[in-house]
Amino acid sequence: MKILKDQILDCNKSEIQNHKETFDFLSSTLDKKGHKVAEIVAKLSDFQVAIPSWALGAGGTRFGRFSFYGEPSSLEQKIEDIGVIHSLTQTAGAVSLHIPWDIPSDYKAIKEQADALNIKFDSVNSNTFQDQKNAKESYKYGSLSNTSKVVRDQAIAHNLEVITIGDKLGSKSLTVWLADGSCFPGQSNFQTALQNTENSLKDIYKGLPKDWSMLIEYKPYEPNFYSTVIQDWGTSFMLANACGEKAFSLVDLGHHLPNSNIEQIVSILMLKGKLGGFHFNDSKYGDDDLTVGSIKPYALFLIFNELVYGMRNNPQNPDLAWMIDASHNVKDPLEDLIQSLEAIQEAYAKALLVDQVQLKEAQLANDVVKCQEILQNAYRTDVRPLLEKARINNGGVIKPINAFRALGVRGQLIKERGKNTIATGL
Ligand SMILES: [Mn+2]
Repeated sequence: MKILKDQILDCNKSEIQNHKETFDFLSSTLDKKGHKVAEIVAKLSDFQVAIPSWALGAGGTRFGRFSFYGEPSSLEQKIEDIGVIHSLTQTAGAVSLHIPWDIPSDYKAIKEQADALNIKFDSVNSNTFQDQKNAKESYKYGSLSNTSKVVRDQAIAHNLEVITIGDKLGSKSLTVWLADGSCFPGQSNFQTALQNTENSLKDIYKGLPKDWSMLIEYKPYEPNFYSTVIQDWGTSFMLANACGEKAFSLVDLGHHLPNSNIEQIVSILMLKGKLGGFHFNDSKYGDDDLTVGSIKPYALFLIFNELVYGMRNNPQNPDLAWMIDASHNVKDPLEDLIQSLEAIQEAYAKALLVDQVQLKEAQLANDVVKCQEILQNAYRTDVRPLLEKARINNGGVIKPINAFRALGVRGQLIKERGKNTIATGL
């Protein structure tokens, strides 16, 4: 399925008048406050987020899986789905592949397909948290941290293979997330597990092409419920430093204990030039994989405020790999991703409205009330007309969810693929 230009223009017909009115009003209000609206809109147009290849089917939980039908059953169909989202939102110009779930069978063909849809290959993800078919060794008791060298070597070899696959597609980074840890006290020696992990990561690091980076993700718990080897940003930061200048930490919003100050983590990692990538999602309790911005939109704004500050003031930090990492059960996965992209853009736009000069002055004067006012004034602005303008400028639709439904995308996908297709992934 492909969305045609005429369909986009058609969808925009009924929305354009309302958009113009709200945009003109917001634009003149922001103008009077000294904001450069055209620059903000251009930044939003440029901001692209990678869609994970595992989020296009109905997400699974340990208890069940309920399909929305018409799921993509091949990598080609997954790229096609991202193409649909990108046509509408103009924000999903990249895909993050998970290996071995999405190994291309024809590299040239898949690259051509992605190119035609303006989709780049972002970070590639390895998988040593489950056993693959015909695997010699098991990851039941860990992968890169395993007490057995043979198992560690198998996990290292897998990561090197993922790099080779990503390299053929134009990816520039490898994301490593480990499920390694222990479920019961005494099961694992913390020091040995960390040392094994560090040595394994160093072996993978040696295999990185010159212009590649390695992103080390962390998570406090699950699937292990007593200890996790790379449990927090400090451990990830330590390992990234041990590996070298091409290794960075990756922050996944859902991978923190409740009430963690994620914006502070982001800020410090950028100061140290070690924030490499970002996984967006939202959660109430733990790693709930909920739609970005659906539970804690203010926290998301505060995180973006630090990201914007870091992008302006921390040249020592590289450009970030932006990715969504969420997958659940009760929404059409494509509609969910559209909502996520909208929430990300909204938080970014609001952060761009924070007057950092004024904020600094208020901080220096210890004017705590003014500091809060500056942040909250930006947060309370309804920036949606700016997002609409950014989409129009790139050839997208004004209201992506409305368009997705008006165009009958899911119905069309079911017609083309049938009801009983299942996407690879969790
Ligand atoms: Mn993640």
